[in-house]
Amino acid sequence: MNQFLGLDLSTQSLTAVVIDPSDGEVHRYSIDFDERYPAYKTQKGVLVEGESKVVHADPRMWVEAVDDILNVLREKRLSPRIGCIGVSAQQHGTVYLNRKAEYVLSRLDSSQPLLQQINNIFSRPTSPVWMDSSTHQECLEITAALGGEANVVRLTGSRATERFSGPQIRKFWKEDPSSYRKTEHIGLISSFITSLLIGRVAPVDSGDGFGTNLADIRKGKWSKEALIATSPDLESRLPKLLGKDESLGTVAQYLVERYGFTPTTEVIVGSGDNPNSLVGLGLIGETERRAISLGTSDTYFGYMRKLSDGERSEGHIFGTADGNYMFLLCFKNGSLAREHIKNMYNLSWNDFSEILLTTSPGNDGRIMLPFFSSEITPLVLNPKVWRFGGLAEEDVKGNVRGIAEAQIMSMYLHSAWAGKRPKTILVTGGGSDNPGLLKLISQVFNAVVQTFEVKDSAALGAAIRAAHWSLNKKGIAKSWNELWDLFTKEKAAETVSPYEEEVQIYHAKDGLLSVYDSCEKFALGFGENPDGKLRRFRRIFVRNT
Ligand code: XUL
Repeated sequence: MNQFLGLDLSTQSLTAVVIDPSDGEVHRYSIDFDERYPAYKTQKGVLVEGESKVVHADPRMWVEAVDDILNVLREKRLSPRIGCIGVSAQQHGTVYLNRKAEYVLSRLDSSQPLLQQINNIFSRPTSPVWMDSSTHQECLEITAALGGEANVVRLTGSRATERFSGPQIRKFWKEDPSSYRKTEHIGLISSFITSLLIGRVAPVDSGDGFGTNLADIRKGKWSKEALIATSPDLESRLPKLLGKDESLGTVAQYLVERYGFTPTTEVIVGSGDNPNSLVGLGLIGETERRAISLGTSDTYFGYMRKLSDGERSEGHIFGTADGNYMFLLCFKNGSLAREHIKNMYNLSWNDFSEILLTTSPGNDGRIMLPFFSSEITPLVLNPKVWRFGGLAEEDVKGNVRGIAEAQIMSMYLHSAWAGKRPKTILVTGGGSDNPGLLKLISQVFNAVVQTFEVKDSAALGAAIRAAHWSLNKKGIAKSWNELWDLFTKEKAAETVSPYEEEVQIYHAKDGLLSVYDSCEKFALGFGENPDGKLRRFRRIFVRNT
């Protein structure tokens, strides 16, 4: 009972991280959705309808994965040792349950697989996930109903955002009002997974709950106006919203009988993967260091003590484990776009990194805008890949550098509203293995970059939240810092520092950041042709021109 479990249901996999604060031991298990559940026909964990902007996943696949991973914990004899569980999940996605759900969840039979029993509790067969960008019309309607974009940002922490739960729920209600009526409960993915563990419909925390356009982030409550602007009788369908970490009670009897958990094992409120990563990276209460996660999406985020009232149309505010706030920017053309380029030129990740380490910062004034699919930041609904400064499609090195520079420069430019620039950036997610990307981040952000031994910062964060809550409740007070000392070990070998000369290529007055900004504005239709700026950059920064 002195170990703690974090479960993270991400876009492509379900990961379990078990930590033991008495000796610092960590166990990790993961299930890849495409590989393990081919019957669901997912690609990279999701179902994409042709060229459309609709991206869903089948919640039944997630249920199978939960059953399978809990069985692994039983086989490894870890489940009886777990004192408390924390859940993490990809954010914004919604799961739609009918009136049978509460009854079925409360009477799960441990002799039957989970899925078989809950197959009939869904009122919508698939769940829209964070990659869905099909609700632009609903976003416009919600914005109008709430009195304009500035009001929506002030109230909910984000402009009405295509992938967020509110616009997605509105679209469901408009397209299928009869199924909406039959929906008794709409969970976020994190609250749905938590519901499976406690055997009843679970609340959601402000980390995930604020990523919906439905909450008043100052009051920490569902906002009546936002609910009215979204769909009829919504409040009774939503999970209870909790401001910070809290126990939801003990695991369902089903978990005890089927997977060998102890009846006193507690479950805390679930959260989104990004608010959990904030904990996993040791950033609660810390405003000097910021984080980049290079996962399926790329995200840039950090802790905030106070909300700023500055106007902005990009980025989001979510709640944190300790009841404060974090900012976040999300970039959809992240690792999948890098992988696209890697595969297009038959490269390995090693080759990709090597190219970044051996080519010149600034890419000789060649720029790519890698909108392979619709983009979240900046908002691009119709995908198109742009190449500027004579970047030819067959130029392997130019395209590798082009995509990576674009991703990191975009992150830098679009996060200008998020407070003081950091001196240190912590990098997590699959891409944090890539030395070329780490070096580029340090150059573009002019910051020291660090990575970690445990890559699964979201699952780790969920486990640390469970440990923090449970140990403090038992009076064995462990501070966040004590837990981070044990589990958030920086990999000294992968600390990268920026070189002034290289930083200047991006940051100087006519440097690449300003050129990239012009290219992006031009591509989005509100800026002049960037050719003059590109030529000037080459004259100043590129030898032999
Ligand atoms: C954050 C976002 C993604 C998902 C998937 O706003 O949409 O990062 O949480 O990881």
